[in-house]
Amino acid sequence: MTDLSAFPITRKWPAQHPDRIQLYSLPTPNGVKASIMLEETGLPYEPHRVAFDTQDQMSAEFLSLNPNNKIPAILDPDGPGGKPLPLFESGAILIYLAEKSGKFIPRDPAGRYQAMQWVMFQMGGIGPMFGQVGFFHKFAGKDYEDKRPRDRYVAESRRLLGVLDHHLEGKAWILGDDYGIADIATFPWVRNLVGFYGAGELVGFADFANVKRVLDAFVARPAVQRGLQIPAAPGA
Ligand SMILES: N[C@@H](CCC(=O)N[C@@H](CS)C(=O)NCC(=O)O)C(=O)O
Repeated sequence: MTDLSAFPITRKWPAQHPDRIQLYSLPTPNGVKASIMLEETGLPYEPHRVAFDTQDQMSAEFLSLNPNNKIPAILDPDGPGGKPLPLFESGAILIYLAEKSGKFIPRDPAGRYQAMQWVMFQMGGIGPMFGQVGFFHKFAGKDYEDKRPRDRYVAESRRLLGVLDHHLEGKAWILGDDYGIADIATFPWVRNLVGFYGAGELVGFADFANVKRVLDAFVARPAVQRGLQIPAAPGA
C-alpha cells in the first residue's frame, strides 16, 4: 500500500486511494485544465476540493505542496523512478500528465515543442490577460472610474484572440488534426472570458469565428463536460 503520510497536504485532504494521483483543485479556468486532462487520459485519480471561501489555499497543508497558494496541484504517488511527485502550475501538470500517459502530446520532437509553445502562449498571455479582464470587468475593478487599465487588458486580450483565430484557420485543433494539451490549456480560459466573465461583447468575440468553432468542439467533448464539474461542490 502506498504511503503518502510524509506529505502534510494529506493530513487536511486524506487519501482514500493513496495509489492514485491526488488532485487538489477547484473548477476554475486553471483548475479544470488538470481535471479535464485527468478525465481525458483515464489516469486513476482522486480529487480534493480546495475551497476558496474558507481560504483552504492559504492553509499550511496546502502551502506545503504549493508555496504559491494557487490551484491546481497534484501529488502522484508513482512519479519518476517510482517515487511520489508533488507538482504545481497547471502548464507543468499538463506536460507531466501528457508524458506520463503518452497521450495528448505529439510523439515527434518538433510536434512536442509546438505543443509546449502553445501551452506557454496560454500560460504567459491568455491566462494572465483574460484574468485581468475578469478583474476590471466583473470583479472589484469594475467600480474603478478610470477605465484605462480595463481597456488595456481588453485590447491585449483581443489581440491574443486574433492571433489564435488566425492560427486556427483551417485547423480542427491548435496543433492541427490532433487534440491535445494546448487546447486543454487554452479553451477553459476562452470559455470563462465569454461565459463567467461576460466579456464577449467587450472583446468583440463575434469577430473570432475560428476560436468560437473550436471552443464549441472542445466543450462538446464528454471528458471536458465531466472535468468542468471536478472537484464537485459539497452536496452536488
Ligand atoms: N499560473 C498558475 C495560476 C493558478 C491560479 O491563478 N489559480 C487561481 C484560480 S484560477 C487560484 O488558485 N487563486 C487563489 C488565490 O489566488 O488565492 C497555474 O496556471 O497553475
